[in-house]
Amino acid sequence: MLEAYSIREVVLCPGSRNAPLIQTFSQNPFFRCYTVVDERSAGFFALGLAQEIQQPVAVCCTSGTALLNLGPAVAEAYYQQIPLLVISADRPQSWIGQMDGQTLPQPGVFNSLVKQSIQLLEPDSEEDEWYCKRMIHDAIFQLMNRLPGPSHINIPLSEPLFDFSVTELPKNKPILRNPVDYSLNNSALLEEWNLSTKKMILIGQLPPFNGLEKSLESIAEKFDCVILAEHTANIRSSKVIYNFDAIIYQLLNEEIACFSPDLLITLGGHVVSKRIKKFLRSCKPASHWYVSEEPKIVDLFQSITAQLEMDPLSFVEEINKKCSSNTSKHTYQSRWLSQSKHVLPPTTTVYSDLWVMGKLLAALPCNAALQLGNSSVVRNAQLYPLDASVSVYCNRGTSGIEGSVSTAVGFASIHKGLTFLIVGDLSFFYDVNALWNRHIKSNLRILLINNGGGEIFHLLPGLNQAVSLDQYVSCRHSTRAEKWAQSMGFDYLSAYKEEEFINNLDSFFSVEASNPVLFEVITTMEVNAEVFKSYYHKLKTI
Ligand SMILES: Cc1ncc(C[n+]2csc(CCOP(=O)(O)OP(=O)(O)O)c2C)c(N)n1
Repeated sequence: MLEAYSIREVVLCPGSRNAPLIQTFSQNPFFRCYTVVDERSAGFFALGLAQEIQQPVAVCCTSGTALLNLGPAVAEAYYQQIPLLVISADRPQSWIGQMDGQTLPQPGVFNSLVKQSIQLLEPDSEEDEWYCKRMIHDAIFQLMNRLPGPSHINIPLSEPLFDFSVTELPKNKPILRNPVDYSLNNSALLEEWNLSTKKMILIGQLPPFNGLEKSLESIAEKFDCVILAEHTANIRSSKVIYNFDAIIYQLLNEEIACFSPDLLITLGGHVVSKRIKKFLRSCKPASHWYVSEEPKIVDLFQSITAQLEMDPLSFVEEINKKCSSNTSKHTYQSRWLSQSKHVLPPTTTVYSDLWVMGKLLAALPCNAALQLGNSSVVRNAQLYPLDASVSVYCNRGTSGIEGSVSTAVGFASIHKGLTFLIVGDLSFFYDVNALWNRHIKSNLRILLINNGGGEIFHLLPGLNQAVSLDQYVSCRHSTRAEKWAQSMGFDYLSAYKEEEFINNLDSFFSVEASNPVLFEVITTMEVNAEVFKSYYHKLKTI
């Protein structure tokens, strides 16, 4: 059935209960199989594959805790809208909770974090077989229904498990679907658009190549509308404002009312900036339209007035089609744009996390795929401009630090060009098992910013004064990645100061490298915090 739905990528985790499934997948030339032993890593590896191909990817594991280890990736897939299909093998229902080995209640184990969860039967009749197929159709269907997301198929398998005598599987056909027609036909909403004088579109995380740029540019030209997006939205245009977090930081109290929108429209997934959330919650727009294929009320700014059941692309196309441009002077837009020009990226010359980020992003080759770790990395990256050809990925669905490396490894394994991962040290060492993976290719480049702990906690006012900070919150350490990286076949580079960083860049960017490269950049937490503070201090004084 996976073949019928063209789900080709299957990540296999070892086990005996799922050995019949492993045997089937691996012996069918249609499937491209990957092996990852650690299920937590396997889940994120599969997520990385799905990010690249923008199609469903399956991950298959054995029974018991193996399945629970897929939990973090399932949660991330749910909130990042990634079609991850979990296939778990199980003992027959009658043996669950009977002190038989490697069992726990698997059906429905991911609760509300999957779009569909099904429990198969061991089919004894044609009707049972019809039932199983119908359930699988539904699980696969939900992967891409409206918003993409994960599904779970739990398969009870009785012994004997290892009779591999069936040589050919029955053929199946997919159930066809008619694409949804998302049009904007509520005249009250169109009128609201026309009457609003301060329109703002805020775009959260979206996959690259989402096709929105042209329509957004046309909206910015035709209407007095401000468009805000972070790098993770993968929309690059001179009409879009990226440094809105810093702009808001800089605003004087008396300016806030002129910058706040009266009509706010949100598209896409999660937004990183806490400041924009605070800003929009404190000066609530009169109207907030939340655009999403899933008709669900998501009221991030406590001001929702409309849920538009449509995808982001249809929305921007429909606005262009249905609303005619007014003759207004674009006052609101030019206010934001001129402020944006005044807020420059950090220009520090001090060797620090920020300096490294600025240098690396400026030097990234065209069309690079960029995976960002959570914590300071994704925030610092946002402070710098990025070439329009760079695609950006980050696990912002639930902002966990446990799968950034595995996701990048999975992504790079199927991506044609160079894949860069910029990651902090706690995130890296947490997921270091990701390096123990036979699918790593020479196109992977990891920039590990090792500042000796969780830097982000040193930047949070209040927490940065706590006595528990160093030992228990930021978990200071002096671990280095060198030996780990080398033992996994990586070329290893390191830098403790500016010249070393600059001198290593050519090797880091070289497409000729025959091994993957890990570049460990060692910075000092106190210096980083100072540079960070002085950037924000300067913003207030411009
Ligand atoms: C799975 C998980 N556990 C804990 C956290 C809380 N957390 C957020 S940021 C962070 C520290 C990350 O440190 P590092 O990767 O070194 O990045 P830095 O802050 O130094 O840039 C932690 C532990 C989390 N986001 N995810």
